[in-house]
Amino acid sequence: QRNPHWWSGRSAFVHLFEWKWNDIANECENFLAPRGYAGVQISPPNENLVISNRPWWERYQPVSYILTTRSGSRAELANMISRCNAVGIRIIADVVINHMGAANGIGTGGSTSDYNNLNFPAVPYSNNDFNPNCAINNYNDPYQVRNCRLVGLPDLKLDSAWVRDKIVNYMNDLISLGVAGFRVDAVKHMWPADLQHIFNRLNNLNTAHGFPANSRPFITQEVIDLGGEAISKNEYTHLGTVTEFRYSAEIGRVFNGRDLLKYLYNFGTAWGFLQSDYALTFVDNHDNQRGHGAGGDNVLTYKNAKRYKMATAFHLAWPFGIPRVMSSFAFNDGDQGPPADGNGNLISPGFNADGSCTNGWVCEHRWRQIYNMIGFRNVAGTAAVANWWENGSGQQIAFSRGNRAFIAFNQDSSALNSNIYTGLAAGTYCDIASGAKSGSSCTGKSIVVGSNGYAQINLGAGETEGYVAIHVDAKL
Ligand code: AAO
Repeated sequence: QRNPHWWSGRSAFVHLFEWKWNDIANECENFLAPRGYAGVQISPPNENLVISNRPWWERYQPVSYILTTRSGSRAELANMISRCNAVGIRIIADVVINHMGAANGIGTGGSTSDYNNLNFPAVPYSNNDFNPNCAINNYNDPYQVRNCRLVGLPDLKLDSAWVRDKIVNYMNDLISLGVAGFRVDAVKHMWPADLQHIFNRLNNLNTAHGFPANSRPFITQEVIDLGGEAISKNEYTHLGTVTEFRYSAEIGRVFNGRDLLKYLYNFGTAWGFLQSDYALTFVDNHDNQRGHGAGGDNVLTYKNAKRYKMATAFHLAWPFGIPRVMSSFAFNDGDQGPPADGNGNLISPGFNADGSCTNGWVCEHRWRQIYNMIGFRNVAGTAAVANWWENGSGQQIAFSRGNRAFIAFNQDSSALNSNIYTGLAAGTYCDIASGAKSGSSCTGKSIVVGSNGYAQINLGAGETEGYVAIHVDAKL
């Protein structure tokens, strides 16, 4: 359950955090497919508790498995999944199955959340479907982490047949609608054996959506493991991929300038990461970009744009893991919800002439320096890293992907002005960080590779972009 079922030639997906289903459908057709994205992680599609001021995190408090949320209705969800699959964009659903909502109230579908009595009639769950009330305050006690309440959220008894049936039915419902797989929330807080039981009962993917017969759903499990706790990410790798939070923390540390770029030459298992095909990698996620979860002040976000673009360029250029790009809404405080009107209805992104988003949506995935690197990764394909180059200070690096693509970074206080072996055929190439190829010219910088494979690379310390990148499809 580690195969994400990407269409061939595609290699990275995007988390369209809090987007509406109709907007995602349009984005698949108008932007993601043409730019070579492989998939979308969507916000939890099931009914959640309505919380005053509508914080983003209300979606992590389920009330039922009815598919009605601020992102849209069941019909809109189904339509979006069909439209995205039709253009080769796979949908990964975020599923919250560890717990239910932590307050009395009403859900986004109008169902009741009777938290005081642990009664969620729209599932239905009642008191005996939950573990006894206790708090998680010691992450070194695996029993507590798995059987007590994460931040007060009522903890479902995943060893009960009734609860398992409800969760399996919910996930199979999404499979019937055409999802390719799941990002499973709070996996550290569930026993591997319980998850194994649930995952084994999932149906094969829906062949009507273009999945080959007998395809198993992709699984990526949210386990925060920076080391030093009782529960390890390795306890879950037999079930699917696992979110590699160390990747996020380390790439952020390096591109914050707290370590030398030259050490990235073996960025991977040598850094304590899971092996490549087990690791879901990211620069930031919806939690750690706003101080929730783990990673601390090393985490780079859109707020530090130059460094963020450099880290993302490395993430996408480097052949390790299953990469996920974050696409955010702008925020000042960590609880703030997505752009919404006075009635709490989500506001769609609008688009500027240059393709960037309006209405409070950051849309990192529409930044040229990021989507062009999606193209770079796809063009590089399976070509290995070659021609590693570094300067004396260790803050300027370059490498190629076989003879298909080449990238150079400068994190120094002085300019990079060097003649570097690119591995590419002679010719003039367009730098895809500062621009793109347009007909027979480049809209940004151009880089000339000589007949000996070398190119003069110039990248000032104060330039807007901290990297230059070229590939065979950007050759004039
Ligand atoms: C909200 C309110 C709470 C309230 C609760 C119930 O904020 O005040 O008590 O409702 O009324 C999201 C939000 C929560 C929100 C929740 C429900 O983030 O603030 O609570 O929705 O609405 C742990 C889990 C991990 C979880 C992460 C946030 O292990 O699974 O906390 N992430 C997922 C989702 C997330 C969601 C939920 C789970 C719940 O992605 O969006 O919550 O569905 C250690 C542990 C980690 C632990 C962190 C944080 O990390 O290792 O497992 O994550 O602590 O508690 C260093 C260490 C690192 C450590 C970190 C802690 O970096 O190296 O290991 O410090 O700072």
